[in-house]
Amino acid sequence: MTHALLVIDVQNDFCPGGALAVAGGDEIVAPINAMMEEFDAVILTQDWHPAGHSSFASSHKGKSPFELIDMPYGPQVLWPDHCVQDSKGAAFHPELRTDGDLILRKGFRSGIDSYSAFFENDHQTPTGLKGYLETRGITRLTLVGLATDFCVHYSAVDAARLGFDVTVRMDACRAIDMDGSLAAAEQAMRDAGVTLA
Ligand code: VGL
Ligand code: ZN
Repeated sequence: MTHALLVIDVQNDFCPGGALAVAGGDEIVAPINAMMEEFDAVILTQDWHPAGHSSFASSHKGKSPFELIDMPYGPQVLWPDHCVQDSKGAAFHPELRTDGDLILRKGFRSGIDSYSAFFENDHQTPTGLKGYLETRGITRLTLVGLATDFCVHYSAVDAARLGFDVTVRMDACRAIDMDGSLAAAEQAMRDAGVTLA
């Protein structure tokens, strides 16, 4: 059984002082670094948007961050500009260990967001992570990172649906928590068969 740690989006823009700061986002860096020792493989994801990305409220006239819009692929929350490719905000937290095996970038197509590390927000376009994990014989995944209710949530649910044995270490995650999104995410993860630890 090969067990990987999947570290979701521990980037400056999701930490205090960042463009889409998650409360306490930086508190999970030291515990995640320590956990890396315990796994057969370590994979990090990086939210990686081109300037003017369609998930940015600034790309939609008259819209504000945290409003919901309809995109061709379904509803989409609009965000402040964040994790713009090559910006300081898109960089990993400076204290995060980045000597893992794979860094997977997502959200790099202008017209579609990608919360999940497996599929873009149309739930169809693959990122390639499934093939990578299968090719390496990885069957168990432990997820940590930011944000619990968005990228961790969607990644965990997709992983479970794809047949991986999935645990989310809630103590090493932090949430945005808008309009009950954390409670809804916890329920959706449990319903998908994800273990919340
Ligand atoms: C995320 C909102 C927008 C996340 C990424 O990493 O959870 N949330 N982009
Ligand atoms: Zn994003």
